[in-house]
Amino acid sequence: MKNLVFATNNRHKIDEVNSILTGSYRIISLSEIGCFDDIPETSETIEGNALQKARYIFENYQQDCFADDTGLEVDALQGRPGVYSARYAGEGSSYDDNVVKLLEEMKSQANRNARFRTVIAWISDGRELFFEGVIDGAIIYERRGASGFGYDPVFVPNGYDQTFAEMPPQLKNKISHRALAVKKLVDAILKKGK
Ligand code: ITT
Repeated sequence: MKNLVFATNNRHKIDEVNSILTGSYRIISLSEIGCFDDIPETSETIEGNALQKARYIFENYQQDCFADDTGLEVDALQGRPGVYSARYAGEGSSYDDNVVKLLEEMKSQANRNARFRTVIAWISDGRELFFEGVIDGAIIYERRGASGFGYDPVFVPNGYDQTFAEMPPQLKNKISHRALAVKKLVDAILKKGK
């Protein structure tokens, strides 16, 4: 089985990508390559942060790798929290803090349209490539469901009645922003004969 280093400190992302890949690749976590660093994410774009994380590992640990940066873009909030999704309620905020802030800001908004956007940056033999996955949906008024992470309890993808946190993880991992981006990554890896 081929190894792929995933430049993330988020355990939920690793679990999801493992489930999306269904055993065709082995995901290597940062701790397995001896990296316990807090990787900087200072870009103002999702693409920029994905690349910053992947480059950090490539440059400091000499490893081909990929990184995922994801944002929730809410139309009524002019695309916020977007690239700031992890620290929407402030530096060090929890998933719960961020959801509380989002629901508060959305309290009186009629337009509930939003989307998750994932950008994967892949560095392979020094080449940098990007893969995007987007899923449109709506922000509901109160959280529902206990699986998933982040904003999953308040996001219902278009065409479904359940939030990402209510649906079985296998369904989220079939249709999600991350699944769409990972599928493009896998196609590129296969094309390259890796
Ligand atoms: P790494 O940078 O170490 O990969 P992170 O948690 O900081 O992990 P991001 O900056 O990409 O990752 O994530 C931004 C936030 O967006 C994250 O903290 C979650 O709150 C949210 N998020 C990301 N993916 C999500 C998903 O699939 N479902 C719900 N919320 C998600």
